[in-house]
Amino acid sequence: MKPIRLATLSVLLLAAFTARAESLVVNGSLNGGIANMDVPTGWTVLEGTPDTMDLTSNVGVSGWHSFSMAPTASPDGGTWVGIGINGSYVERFGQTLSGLNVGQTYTVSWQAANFGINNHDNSYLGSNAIGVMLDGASIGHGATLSLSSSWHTESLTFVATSASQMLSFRLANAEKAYLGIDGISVKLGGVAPAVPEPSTWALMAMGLVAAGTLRRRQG
Ligand SMILES: [Ca+2]
Repeated sequence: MKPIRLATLSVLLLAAFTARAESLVVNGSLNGGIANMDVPTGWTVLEGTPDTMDLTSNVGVSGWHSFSMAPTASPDGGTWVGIGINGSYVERFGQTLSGLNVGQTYTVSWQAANFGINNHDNSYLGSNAIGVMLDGASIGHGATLSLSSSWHTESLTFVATSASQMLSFRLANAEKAYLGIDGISVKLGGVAPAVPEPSTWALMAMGLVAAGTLRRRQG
């Protein structure tokens, strides 16, 4: 095997990893300015008034320390979106996914936290879960989170039924609560493995063997 072919193999392996890691979501980090009643670029408010916030800006009001639990930075970092619910009052936001392959399985993942709102007679202190919708219909939800300073990484899978579908998030039940969501991604395939799949390992092993063979021939 000539060096150029080894280089080509390396590029192909890298491309395989890159393709697997590519998210279909625009601005899944929810990076944006602090905003009371607005969501970051790439996202649309669909119901109610979600907010863009950070550690020092509850409900998107700069300097408002009204969290019920001390907030912590999300694994994604930076700003996140807060969504509340109070009975029939629902806050929901989302974006249209495009380029989906009908019949293919995708994994949507996100980070969630329940710091709540401690605002006297209008506090949001309940337990709730991040609910996920596709074209306005529920496709599942994350774990029910009670008030805590911790972020949780969650995911679920869906099968695309159209090349273009609206992904959105709201709280899953009616209990008065206010949760944060961040680090949203949608990737092709089932639940993303923490380590490369066996087929990928096999390809890498073949590459290493080839490299070793080349080294021996050159030496
Ligand atoms: Ca973020």
